[in-house]
Amino acid sequence: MSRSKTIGVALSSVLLGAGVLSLMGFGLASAQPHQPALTATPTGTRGHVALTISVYPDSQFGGNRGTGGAHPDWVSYSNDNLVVPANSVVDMTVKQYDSGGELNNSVFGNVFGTVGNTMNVNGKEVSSWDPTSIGHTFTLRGISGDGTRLMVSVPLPFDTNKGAENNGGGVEIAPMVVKFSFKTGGKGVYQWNCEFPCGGSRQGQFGEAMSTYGYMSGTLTVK
Ligand SMILES: [Cu+2]
Repeated sequence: MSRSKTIGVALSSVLLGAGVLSLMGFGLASAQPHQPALTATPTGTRGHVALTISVYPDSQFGGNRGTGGAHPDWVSYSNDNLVVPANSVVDMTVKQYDSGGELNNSVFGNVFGTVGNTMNVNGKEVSSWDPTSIGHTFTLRGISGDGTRLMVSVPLPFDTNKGAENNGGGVEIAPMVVKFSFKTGGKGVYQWNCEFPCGGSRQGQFGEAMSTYGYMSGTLTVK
């Protein structure tokens, strides 16, 4: 085989591989989000909408079903497909039912990108949380078509109301109630995920629920 032909064959197999990969990527993207949309509702305050989600130590916690599916024993957000209007203020409530531990990156113990750079935990306004006592984080980011950047991150404290370990019989126990607001800009699909390594024993706790779409991740569609 001539050198140029060899290069040609090699190049075409790389291109074919890339094509297959991008098709797979397209397939994944089209398959997501896999839950029905949870659409924010008007609060009555002009320009504000409300959105409430939960985080469970497992996707069957309290009889609730997380975004789970194939792995009901994995940690899970209640919803992976959030929808909010453009150019609005989203008043968000996250009910955190899980235990937790120490962040591997203490940066995510800080609140950023919310209105006032604060969050309200069980009625108390704070701008950060002890990085050794975190259950999960809600970390949203992305740039929309019109260049709007969203970067919002909120640590969701270890549930000291308790909690995960008392989950016998599916009885729902008081969560940590975390409230914060953030502003949306232009239309687009933004990604969010958790930055607390909660994904089981694999890959430094970043496997399983952390690396499988829909448990510790989802989209925020601004439209
Ligand atoms: Cu998590």
